[in-house]
Amino acid sequence: VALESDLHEALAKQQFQLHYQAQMSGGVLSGSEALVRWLHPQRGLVPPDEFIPLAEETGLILQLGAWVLETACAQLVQWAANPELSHLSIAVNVSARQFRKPDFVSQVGEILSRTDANPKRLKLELTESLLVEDVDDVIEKMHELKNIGVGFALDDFGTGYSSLYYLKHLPFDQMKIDRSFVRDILDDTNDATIARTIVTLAQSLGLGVIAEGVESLEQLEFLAELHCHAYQGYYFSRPLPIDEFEEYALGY
Ligand code: G
Ligand code: G
Ligand code: MN
Ligand code: NA
Repeated sequence: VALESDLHEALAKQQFQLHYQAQMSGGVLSGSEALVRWLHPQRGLVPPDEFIPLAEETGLILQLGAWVLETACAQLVQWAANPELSHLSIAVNVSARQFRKPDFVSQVGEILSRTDANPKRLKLELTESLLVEDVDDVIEKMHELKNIGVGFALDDFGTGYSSLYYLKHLPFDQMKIDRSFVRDILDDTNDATIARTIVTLAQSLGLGVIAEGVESLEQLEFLAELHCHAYQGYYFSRPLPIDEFEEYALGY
């Protein structure tokens, strides 16, 4: 309960921050995933696994989600002014509850025009949980956002219930191989088979594919042999505060 009441004040008190994790594609840094952090005055850094579910239950995720989008778009605008950073994209995680709001599309459009961010640099990460009901609504919203240039990645692919039928009808740009399949990819032939299947599926649907949770060169090489050419994980970088991420990006 204490955490919950603190959470309500956290936005007003500006206790949230975004960290950025590198995304590599074709051997170069192509962008980042924005991951929210809560710097609690007593508890220190509270990981999202502890407060995102709470924010979803209480509905605070709607305001938090809007703040994340706004902060990411403002960041894109800053990068746009620097030729060394202007190509970088930001992927933002969107909760089902946030995406389901009837005005989600206009909210994103409003944030993009107010901040003047390039929609082509913004990618929204959706999870399979969204694809279980009212898929028509999801398809419609995705198309509206795609029409203004926003991209989509299917997060945690393989851990949920997506039907391959819907996958064909949803305008995703990229699938993310969940890190649970990457972790033991060198030793577990089932995981290796699943990863290979996801890469093949993405290719045949004409989608990009990125592997999450890449921690070692051996995992990277294995994935490259499967023709997965985009990666995210500690092998390259942990999620970093903005200053450190920019330093990382400029050193690239
Ligand atoms: O690295 P990590 O501990 O940051 O993230 C843990 C979980 O929290 C992941 O499932 C991630 O998708 C989720 N998460 C991180 N940032 C956000 C955010 O801004 N919005 C939502 N909805 N989920 C997030
Ligand atoms: O659920 P989602 O994929 O949005 O969240 C990404 C989560 O994965 C974050 O918690 C992030 O910190 C974590 N993560 C990113 N790279 C790695 C990695 O290489 N290893 C592990 N164990 N976790 C990672
Ligand atoms: Mn994600
Ligand atoms: Na994921």
